[in-house]
Amino acid sequence: MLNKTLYSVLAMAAVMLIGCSKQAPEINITDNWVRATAEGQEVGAAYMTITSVTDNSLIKVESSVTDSVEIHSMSMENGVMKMRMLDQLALKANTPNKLTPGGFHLMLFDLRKPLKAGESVSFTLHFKNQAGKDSLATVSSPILAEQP
Ligand SMILES: [Cu+2]
Repeated sequence: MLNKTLYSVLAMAAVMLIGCSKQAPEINITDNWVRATAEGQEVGAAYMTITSVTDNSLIKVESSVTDSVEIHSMSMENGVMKMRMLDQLALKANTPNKLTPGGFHLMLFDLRKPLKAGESVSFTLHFKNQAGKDSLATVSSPILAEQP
């Protein structure tokens, strides 16, 4: 009985180690947060600062709250704020690439339920560098009512 418990603990530890090894050590994510949404609101936005050791590109994002995440840019054009979907977001090496309100952001569509302040959203970010090397980073972002 004890052996069986020990075995499952070890198996779990092994799974966690494998999980961790997928995390790209060359990518660091900070200042990550998601804006809380109102009841009935099906679209949300997520922000973070991504720093990569090498030139890299963010090519895909998955989240725990929706299957539909897009990378958006936002800019002022003739006095009007415009959002545009990007196929990928180029990341310059050793530079904090900021996704902030009014700039680049992750758009979360078809939310299954409102994003409540105090809860969190987990993300898996997929990267591809210029050598074609894929890497992943996972992050858990707090849901906040206001920009921190
Ligand atoms: Cu957007």
